[in-house]
Amino acid sequence: MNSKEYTQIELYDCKPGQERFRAEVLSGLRKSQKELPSKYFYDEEGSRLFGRICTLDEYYIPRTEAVIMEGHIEEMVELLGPRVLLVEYGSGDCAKVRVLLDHLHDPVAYVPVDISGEQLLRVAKELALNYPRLEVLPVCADYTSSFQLPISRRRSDRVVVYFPGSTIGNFDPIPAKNFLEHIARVCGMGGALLIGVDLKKDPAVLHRAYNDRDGVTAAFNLNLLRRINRELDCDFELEWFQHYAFYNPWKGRIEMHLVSLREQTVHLDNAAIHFGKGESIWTESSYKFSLDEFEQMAATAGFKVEQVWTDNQQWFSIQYLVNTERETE
Ligand code: AVJ
Repeated sequence: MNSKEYTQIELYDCKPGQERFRAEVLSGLRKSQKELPSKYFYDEEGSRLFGRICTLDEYYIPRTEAVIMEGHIEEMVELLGPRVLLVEYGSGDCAKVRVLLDHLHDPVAYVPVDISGEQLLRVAKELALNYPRLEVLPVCADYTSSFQLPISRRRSDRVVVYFPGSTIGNFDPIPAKNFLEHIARVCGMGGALLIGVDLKKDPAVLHRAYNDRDGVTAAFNLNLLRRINRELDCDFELEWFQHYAFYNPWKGRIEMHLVSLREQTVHLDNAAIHFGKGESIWTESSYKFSLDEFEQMAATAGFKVEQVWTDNQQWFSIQYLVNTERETE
């Protein structure tokens, strides 16, 4: 085998431990509006269910984003330039990045960052086989807290963070700005961010996307309780909770909740958590942006929007942002 080929895969493991999970679940369920962090959706089963969501007719995001990527890939790789170190946040099954990897000019390394360790290692190995000249450096981490970026063997001309799928929409406005600032520090001066941003549109379209006929989104939402039962030895009765998702136009976001269908008490450690009939756990927000709103938010984090690509219905956008301010961490 050629010495320039990289096939040995090692995982940098910084994923949040069980104690962190337990603490976040407990503090969320103690709030007056109960809530759970959406990042915990993605255990093995949750990642599988999300994969199924991405094949649904109603869930327009993945196919719309793919059409935009494929339609403008040449222009994108020109902007990114040669010898990029590409960091992907929430790499999942690493399907989206392949278009980029296929077209980039001599990319130096690919750093997939994901909270789902099992899947991450599996797909990183597969990618390394498919792209033998690319150094693949997977990091298992909760990217909302800071983690060490691995050092590539070859020097890169530019660090580019790839953050597709509109996952930025999961953050409330202030955390979203903080997160963009964190990305700016990761990519450094001259670095860039290629990001998928879902746009405001007909609420009926949004409603359908999070209330699919087959109930896959409902199963995805409820799986969070199953995971908590299993990993934290808790006693949620899943049949007494119901998926409820709606678009809140005032806040510009989809809200996903799990609504208690009766009065009930759930036990976690020594805590007894009481639910009234109709009371909900807020499990996810998914913000939708206007192009102006997003540009303003990006600017507060030191990013300048250089290019925006959209589909012909203007449902989704991919944006190329350059860091104009911050030094590397
Ligand atoms: C992966 C966060 C972009 O908010 O649309 C899909 C997750 N939740 N269906 C989204 C999700 C319900 C998704 N993101």
